[in-house]
Amino acid sequence: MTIKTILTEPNKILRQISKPVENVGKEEQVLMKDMLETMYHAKGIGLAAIQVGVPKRIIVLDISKEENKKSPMFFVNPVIKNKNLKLSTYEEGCLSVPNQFAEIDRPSECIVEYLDFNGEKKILKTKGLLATCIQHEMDHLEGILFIDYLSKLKKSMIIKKLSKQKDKVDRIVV
Ligand code: GNR
Ligand code: NI
Repeated sequence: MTIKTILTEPNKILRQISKPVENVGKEEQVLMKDMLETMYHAKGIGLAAIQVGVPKRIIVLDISKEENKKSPMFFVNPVIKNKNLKLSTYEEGCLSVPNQFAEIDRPSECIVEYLDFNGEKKILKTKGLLATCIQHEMDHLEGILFIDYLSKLKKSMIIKKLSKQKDKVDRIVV
């Protein structure tokens, strides 16, 4: 398994729309395992393939709290079938928007149809953090980041901060 580099904003690749997977084969399974390892390493609870530069509609999640009770979930070609009209608010973060957090409203429950790790069709009813996280990850598949829901001012302040941070890192590396 391989820990991959997580792309961070600003990066145009993160704005790509990911393509449906035609067949869940060996290549996709290796990618899912690498994504999971990358996510655990970065201490995240979810990761979309585009965050490691692969524009495929693949998501991995693990919202379990305890380190010794890992429960990874894999979603290929996920589709939201039903969204609750009721919204809930969570303080969201994103591995592609490091160290920035904001409260975001999203439907509190949703039903997701997807293919699992073995390519089998599944339907899952989600609520709470799982529902929020799935929707956050599905936004990545459309090139959307949580900062896109903030005011123009807040969003531009965050992007400016991240750009400066990147420049600094580049200067040290070069
Ligand atoms: O690690 C993550 N935590 C998180 C917290 C609240 C709402 C969404 C998330 S997802 C995020 C990992 C990530 O960036 N996934 O794309
Ligand atoms: Ni994210």
